[in-house]
Amino acid sequence: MKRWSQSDTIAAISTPIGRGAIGIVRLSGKDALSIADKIFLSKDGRKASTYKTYSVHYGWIVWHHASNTENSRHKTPACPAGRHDTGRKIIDEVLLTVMREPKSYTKEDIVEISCHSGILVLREILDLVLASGARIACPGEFTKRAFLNGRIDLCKAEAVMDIINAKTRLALESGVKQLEGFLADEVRKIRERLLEIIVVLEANIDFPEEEVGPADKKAVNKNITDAAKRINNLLNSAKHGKILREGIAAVIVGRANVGKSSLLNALLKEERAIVTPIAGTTRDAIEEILDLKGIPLKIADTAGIIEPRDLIEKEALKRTRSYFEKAELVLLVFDSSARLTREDRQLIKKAKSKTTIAVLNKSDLKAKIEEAQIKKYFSNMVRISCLQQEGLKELEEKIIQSVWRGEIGAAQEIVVTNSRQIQAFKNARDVLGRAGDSLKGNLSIEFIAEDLKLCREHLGYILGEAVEEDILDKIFSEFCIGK
Ligand SMILES: Nc1nc2c(ncn2[C@@H]2O[C@H](COP(=O)(O)OP(=O)(O)OP(=O)(O)O)[C@@H](O)[C@H]2O)c(=O)[nH]1
Ligand SMILES: [Mg+2]
Repeated sequence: MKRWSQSDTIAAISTPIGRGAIGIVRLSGKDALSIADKIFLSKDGRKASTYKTYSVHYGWIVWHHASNTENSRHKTPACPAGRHDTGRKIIDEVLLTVMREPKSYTKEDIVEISCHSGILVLREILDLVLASGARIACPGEFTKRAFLNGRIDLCKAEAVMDIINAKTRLALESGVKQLEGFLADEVRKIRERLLEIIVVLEANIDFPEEEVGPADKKAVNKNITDAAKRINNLLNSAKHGKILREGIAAVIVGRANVGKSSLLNALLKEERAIVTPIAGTTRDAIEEILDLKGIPLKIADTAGIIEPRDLIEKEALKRTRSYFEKAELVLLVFDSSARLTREDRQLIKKAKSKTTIAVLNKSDLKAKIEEAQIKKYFSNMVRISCLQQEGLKELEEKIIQSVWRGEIGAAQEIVVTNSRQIQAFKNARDVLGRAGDSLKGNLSIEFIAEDLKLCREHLGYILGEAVEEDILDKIFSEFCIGK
C-alpha cells in the first residue's frame, strides 16, 4: 500500500452519496485555504484565506477554463452575474466554513464546502479541489490526523467509528461516552496506579537482597489487586460492547404454518413477511434489524419446511439451517392449538443445544399443548397470539433477559467495544497476574517491576501509544471516507 504523506492536503465528500438537501466536501491541511482561494468566489469579495476561524461565508464555487491562476479570480467578486463569462463556470452556490488550526477536528486548517447535494455537483467540486492541489483522503484519514496530531486518543477515534456505525440509541450512547473519554480516563488511572508501585519498587532495587520489604509488599500487593480488579471489570463490559456494536443474531424457526412470519411482522410492527394459511409460504429467509430497548436484534424469519419435496424446498431448508447455525438466539415457534408433531419434536431436539425461547403461538385458540411438555426442554417459554397481539411484550422482555443474561449491561458507564481493546486488556491482565505471583513467591523486584512496566505498555496501547503504523492503517481503514 502506498504510504501517503501527512503533509498533503486531503479532501473528500463527507456526506452520504444520494439525494439530500446539503452535501459537504471537506478539506484538511496546510493548503486548504489557498485551494479555497482558487475555487471560491465570495459574495463579500474577500479571499477565503483572509477569513477568521469558525466563520461561514456565502459564495460560489467556480471553475476557470484557463488554469487556476491567481490574476483572474478575485477581480470581479459580487455575484454570478458573470456566470457566462467566457473562461469561467459556476458549479454551485455554496457556504464555505473555515476552521483554522489548531482548533479544528484535525488540528489543521479545515475548509468545508456545503453545496447542494447530488452526486454530480459533489463530484465536480471534489474534482476541482483535487485539481487545485489536494489529494483524495483515505477512509478515516481526517480522524487519523486528529489522532496523530494529538487531538484525540485512539479510544476516542474508535468511539467516533462506533458513533457512526451505531444502530440503536444505546450503542450511540456508549460511543458518546467513550468519546467523552470515560474509557481512556479509567485506563489512565490504572496506569498511574501502576507507576506509583513501579516507583516504590525501583527505590528498593538497589538493596542487596532485592526483596520487597513487608510494608511495601502489602502496599504493592494492594495496588496490583486493585488494578487487576479494574481491568477485569472492563473486560466484563466487553460482552455488552460486542452486543451493542454488532447486535445479536436471532432466528425464528418452527414447522410450517405455526406463525413464524406473523411473529416477525408483530415484532417489527409492520407487514414485512407474507402470511397465509398455506403451509410453506415462506421460502427465502427474511432478515431485519429490530431495536429492542437498545439491543440491535438481527432477526430472521425462515421457511418452515422440514422434509423438502423439491429443489426449491431443498434450498429453503438449506437457508433455514444456515441461519439456525449462525444464530445466537433461537425463537422456536409452536402452534399451541395443535398437538406436538413429529416435526416439532425434531426441531426441539435441534434447538436444545442453543439458547432458545419456546414461543407458543395462537394462544387465542384452544390449547392442545401442555406447558409442561415444553418446559421439559426449555425453561424459557412464553405464550403469545400474533393474531391478538398478546404476549409480545413478555416475549420482548424474555429476549432482553436472555441477551443480557441477568447482567445490568445497558446501564454500565464504560463499555469496551472492540477486539483490539479486549486483547490489550487481556495481555495487561496476564502480566499483572504474573507480577502478583512473583510478589507472593518473593521473586526479584526487578522481575515484578518489569512486568508492571509491560502491563502499562499494554494499557498504553489502548490509548494509541506505540501502535504500529500498519495497525493504525487497519483501524482507520474501517472508517468511511470523509470522516
Ligand atoms: N388464530 C391464530 N392464527 C394465527 C396466529 N398467528 C398466525 N396465525 C395464522 O396462521 C397462519 C400461518 O401464519 P404464518 O405467519 O404464515 O406462518 P409461518 O410459520 O410463517 O408459515 P410458513 O411460512 O408456511 O412456514 C396464517 O393463516 C396466520 O393468519 C395467531 O396468533 N392466532
Ligand atoms: Mg412464513
